[in-house]
Amino acid sequence: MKVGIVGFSGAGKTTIFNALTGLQAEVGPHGRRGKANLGMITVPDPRVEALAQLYQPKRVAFAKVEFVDLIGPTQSSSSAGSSLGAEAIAPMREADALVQVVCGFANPALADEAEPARDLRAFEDELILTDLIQIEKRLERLKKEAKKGREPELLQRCQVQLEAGQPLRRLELAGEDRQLINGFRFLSQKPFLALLNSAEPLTDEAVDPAFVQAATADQLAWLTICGQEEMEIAQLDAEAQLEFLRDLGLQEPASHRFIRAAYQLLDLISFLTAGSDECRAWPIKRGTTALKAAGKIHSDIERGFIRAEVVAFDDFIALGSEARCREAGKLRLEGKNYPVRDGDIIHFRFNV
Ligand SMILES: Nc1nc2c(ncn2[C@@H]2O[C@H](COP(=O)(O)OP(=O)(O)OP(=O)(O)O)[C@@H](O)[C@H]2O)c(=O)[nH]1
Ligand SMILES: [Mg+2]
Repeated sequence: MKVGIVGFSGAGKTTIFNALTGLQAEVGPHGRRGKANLGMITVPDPRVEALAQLYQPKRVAFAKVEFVDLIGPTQSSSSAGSSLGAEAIAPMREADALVQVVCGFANPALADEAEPARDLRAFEDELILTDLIQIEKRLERLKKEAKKGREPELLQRCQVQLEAGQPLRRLELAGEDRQLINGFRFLSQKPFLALLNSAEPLTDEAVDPAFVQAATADQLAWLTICGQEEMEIAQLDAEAQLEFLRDLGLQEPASHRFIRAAYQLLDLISFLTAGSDECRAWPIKRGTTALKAAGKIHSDIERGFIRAEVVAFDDFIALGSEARCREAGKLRLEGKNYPVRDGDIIHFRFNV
């Protein structure tokens, strides 16, 4: 599962990437010399920390998500109405979700003043235009081959949606149709989050109302963080980070909130395993069955699956031990088809 960090050049993508990873990728125009930056990012999870407090395990492991800081087009090329280049499109297609970093600070390297609502809409238009071109090409080909049936019908529906300036994300599709469309990996169909990179830390109420309105009109989830400050925090050592946050009266850096939002955007949830060896969060797609979740740990556990012993995290913390959960009837035995829930602490019984 991969999140693409996208947006116009100079919006602060690499700065945000550094804030998330604690790495020091080169910022500034063409800092990355045409290369995308890649990083595995730990998903902060206080539940894992709480379990580790109780079990004092040898190892603690968090879920991880891959982020890729992509190459963005310049705003001027977009206002000229040209579409995204192939080198920008290909890596975006590979991403499972997109986060657009929107410039909300005065960047002296950019010709125009920051106007977040405009940039949000302009980038969406780029995605829509790219999909439209792809669909037109495909429809032409189908016509030449005189193909009839589901595919051309569906693509025409998509075309109407895009021509109306609407992303494919918001097109209602039935199960089979959705699968067919998923195969095209259209950009405007990907889960999308708008991240306003502000000059200073802002409360949600202080965010530019035009930006909020634009995001709301497009039914987009949005967040705001100050990329510069978050990057500086991420580059402090652990102790200095804590001190800095304590001085500001904060529990955690704002980037943590953002990582969790990106995790949800991918429709991921975590189940937990706990013991004296290891306390760990495991990322799975929402709706994953107990059997498939077992397979995430080891194929043997999936193959020899007998049952899952499940306690909800909140019950476990309230009662304090597995034994007490058992007594209180909070430890459930679930079979192969049980859809695992976020925060389930699971012990798999298996036999190989
Ligand atoms: N004041 C301020 N400057 C920032 C902030 N975020 C980024 N910058 C600066 O803006 C410039 C561009 O930031 P980058 O992170 O390189 O932008 P980018 O989106 O990766 O740009 P490209 O790689 O060219 O697409 C750099 O000089 C950063 O130091 C911020 O929150 N506040
Ligand atoms: Mg960059």
